Amino acid sequence: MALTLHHLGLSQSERIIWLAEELGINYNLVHHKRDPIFSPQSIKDLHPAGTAPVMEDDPSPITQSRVVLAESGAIMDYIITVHGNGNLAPTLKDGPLYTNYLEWYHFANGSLQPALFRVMMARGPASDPNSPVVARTLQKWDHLLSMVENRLAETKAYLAGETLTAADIMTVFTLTTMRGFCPIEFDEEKQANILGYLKRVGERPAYRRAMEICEGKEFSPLLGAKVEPFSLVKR
Ligand SMILES: N[C@@H](CCC(=O)N[C@@H](CS)C(=O)NCC(=O)O)C(=O)O
Repeated sequence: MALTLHHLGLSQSERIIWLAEELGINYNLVHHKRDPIFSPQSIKDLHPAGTAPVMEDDPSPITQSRVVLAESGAIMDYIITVHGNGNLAPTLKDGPLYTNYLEWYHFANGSLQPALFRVMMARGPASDPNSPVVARTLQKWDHLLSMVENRLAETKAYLAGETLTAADIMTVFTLTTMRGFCPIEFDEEKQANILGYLKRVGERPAYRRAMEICEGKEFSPLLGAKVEPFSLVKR
């Protein structure tokens, strides 16, 4: 089999396994363990980025040789185009769904994920929880989260429209697993549509399969309002 997906425990690479499960494509999976929090040498050996996800396609139908890619967005686009018949990625022929898709697909890793990462950094062990920097990062996160909430109030389904697209697969990590690294609770009223969305996602067989493949049977995805921080970041 050509396609190998590399998953680092509790990381953004869950997106790629979820995508592959939604598309119903065949792949080899390699699990990597954090060392102790960051990427192990086995990930660094695959790609100079040293981050997860990483994908190998050997031979790639495009180059007839081995292709190795890092970056969630690049890997998602490659898999959808090369192995997924373009599914889950609306195009011009889909009209307004296409423009909505484009924006939310890029919002996920361009704005939402970095915003929560900044909150996590600002709240680091040496920081003052009352510092204006922490307040500013939280303000920015709240604003972006309200954009997601408002969008889901409009669609009552998924980010681009009525059906799941790769924009959702890019976004859900930040709303779930990432909150285990940076505990943020959702408000049952203010984030009612986000919570409904996460419930919908959690009922998808491909998502459930992917999370079990990535983190094992015992792991419960962080789909609810409350979160318990992962023990590897507990202080
Ligand atoms: N923008 C990159 C970010 C990748 C990234 O930072 N992945 C984290 C896991 S969530 C990682 O590999 N962290 C370990 C490290 O940086 O050593 C992507 O979307 O693939």
